[in-house]
Amino acid sequence: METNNSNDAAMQEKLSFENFRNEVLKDYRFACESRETSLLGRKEVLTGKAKFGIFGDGKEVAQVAAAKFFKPGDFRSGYYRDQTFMFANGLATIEQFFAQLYADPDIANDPFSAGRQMNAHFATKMVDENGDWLNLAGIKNSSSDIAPTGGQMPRALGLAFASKAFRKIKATHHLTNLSNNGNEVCFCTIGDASTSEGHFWETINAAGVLQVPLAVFVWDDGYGISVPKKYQTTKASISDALKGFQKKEGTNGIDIYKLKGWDYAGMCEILEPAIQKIRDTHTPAIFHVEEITQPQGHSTSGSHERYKNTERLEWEKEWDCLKQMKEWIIANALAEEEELKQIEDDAVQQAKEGKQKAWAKYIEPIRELVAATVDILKPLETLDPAVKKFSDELTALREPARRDVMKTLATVLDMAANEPAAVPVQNIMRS
Ligand SMILES: Cc1ncc(C[n+]2csc(CCOP(=O)(O)OP(=O)(O)O)c2C)c(N)n1
Ligand SMILES: [Mg+2]
Repeated sequence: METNNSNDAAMQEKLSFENFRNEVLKDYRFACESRETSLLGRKEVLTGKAKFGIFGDGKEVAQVAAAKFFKPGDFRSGYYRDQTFMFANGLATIEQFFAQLYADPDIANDPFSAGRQMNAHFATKMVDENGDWLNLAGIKNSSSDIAPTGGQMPRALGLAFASKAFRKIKATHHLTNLSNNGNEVCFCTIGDASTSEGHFWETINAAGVLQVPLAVFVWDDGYGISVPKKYQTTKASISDALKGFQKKEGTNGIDIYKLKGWDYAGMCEILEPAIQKIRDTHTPAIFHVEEITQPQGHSTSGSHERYKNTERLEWEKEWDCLKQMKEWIIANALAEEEELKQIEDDAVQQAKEGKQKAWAKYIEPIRELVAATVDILKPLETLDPAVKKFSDELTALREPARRDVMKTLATVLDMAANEPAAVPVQNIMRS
């Protein structure tokens, strides 16, 4: 009997170690895939296939850690650095990420905005085709990102306040598709520089007074574009500056935590009980995630080598969260170099495939439009030799954009507006 018990215990221990190991490796995989997506995304912009790109590189490990505690019913109200959080929660795929980068106008390809929003501006659906609520309490949710860098804050407060209302107001208790007794936490993300905005301070103050389930994550990479935080945050530390908001026994206020963005285990350890406390007690909290890097700089519009000194650039390489997580995994004998290398190679492949699929879906309808345009222009070629030239130029484009097609059509229409053969040109432009 005793032997059986100890066997069971050993088996249990082995199983829980295996589960833990798998969980860690799954997170490492998400982090690597996300990094590769950022690296490829920048290339797509710099080679002209997309207009602008902004990515979540450097924030991956903090986000896989935060994602572990995001549950069905919870809401995200965040900003453009959160791709890893979205991937790790199954709310976005690499392919969808690239579809938005290319500004694919098909909602089936870019479900966040059908190509209307800047890249990395995420959203999930809240209503069905008939405008009826989805079962929001049973799914993970993200409100729609907006470009003003502090705009997510007041909305995050509102979403957290909704949980409080659902818990406190009896008349809402039957709305179980929207809330499970107000157990839903709003995960809000913001950059260090954007904490200087009024919306941030108003939200933190109101959350401290209202006592709502709000978890604010500050991804502190030390910069707002090229401006270092010493020029925009008092004491160059948002958590130090917020000290007077700290909740104490018998007061309202918020809980304040400092985390290191490369310390996977340390973050998970703090976040698990901290998020549970927010859920249970509706005490808001801020997680100041420091020592975060941005390996590719702010966006595709600049080069961080121009404003970071060599020392900072070297520091960022050493404290890169993927490097640190990998070293931690090896030091704790969770996996060996070889297995991790395989995960990294797979991640390169996954990102590449996601990109290729998104590009194929984006470009195919445009190629069809080019072919249709060339057909329509044929009868007009006799009118003016320039028409054939325009057609040939359009056909020669390796990666045509919808704009190229429209420009050709508009030019020909200007030349041949009164020709009967120009009617199809007008029609295709209207379609
Ligand atoms: C209200 C507003 N002001 C200015 C901008 C332009 N802008 C875009 S990103 C950015 C820097 C944000 O830095 P930070 O909050 O630290 O986030 P990070 O990009 O470093 O993650 C600025 C000023 C904006 N989008 N919205
Ligand atoms: Mg920043």
